[in-house]
Amino acid sequence: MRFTLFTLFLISSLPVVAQEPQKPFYYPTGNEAVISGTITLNGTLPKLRVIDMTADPPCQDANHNPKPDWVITNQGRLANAFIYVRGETLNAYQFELPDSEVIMNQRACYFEPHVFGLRVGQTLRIINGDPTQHNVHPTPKLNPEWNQTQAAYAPPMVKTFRRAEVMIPIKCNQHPWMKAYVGVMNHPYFAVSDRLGKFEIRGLPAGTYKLAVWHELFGEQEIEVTVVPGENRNADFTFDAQKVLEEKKYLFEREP
Ligand SMILES: [Cu+2]
Repeated sequence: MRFTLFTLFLISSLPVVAQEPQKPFYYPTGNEAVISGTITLNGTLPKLRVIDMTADPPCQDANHNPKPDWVITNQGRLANAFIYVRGETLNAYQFELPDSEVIMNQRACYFEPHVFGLRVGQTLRIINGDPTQHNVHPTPKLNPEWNQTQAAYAPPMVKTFRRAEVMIPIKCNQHPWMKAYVGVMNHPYFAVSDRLGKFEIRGLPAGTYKLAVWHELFGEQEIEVTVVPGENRNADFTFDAQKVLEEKKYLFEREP
């Protein structure tokens, strides 16, 4: 009797774990759609400020006339825009995680890449290839914040993110100019625009979606797109050089 009561007590005191119904995996049919396009900047931006790296000689030695040129443009085309898809069709599924890791390097006192995406649970390997100490400090809203120093040529840090979040800023507390942005996604439909402003999202199931584009200097835009099976869809975006986000104006010699 005593034993039974105790057992009952044990069972009743176990935490109740809410079981989320497992979503089915999406298996490609071979008839998915592609969305591709170009990100353009209308108008010209003022000159970027030179970054003062004198506080850390290895950074200064590695850079002549350092500028945050990774944020910017090539003949009116905008690199480092993060383009991603949102929609109910995607929420109904889970998507296989790639085997690959994503690597973020610290080289010549910049984060490389400056903007990137990865999947919830995918490994992010962070390398310090510089002869100086860095510090990696993401400031998420939905994921846990962390802040970790990485000495010169120290072993890589290996991290994952638990929740989808666009975008998480990453800073280096040693070098205030060092910034990176990561989009953490629960599906594979995202891309970063290249130096020609081009992007491509492949393998998208047919459906109606929001196609969003985020850029560090210009904020976010969104359009609705409907793709049919096998469609090759073009979607271009244009930002206005005059509409730099208030908090980014310090990057320029004079206000845009
Ligand atoms: Cu640093």
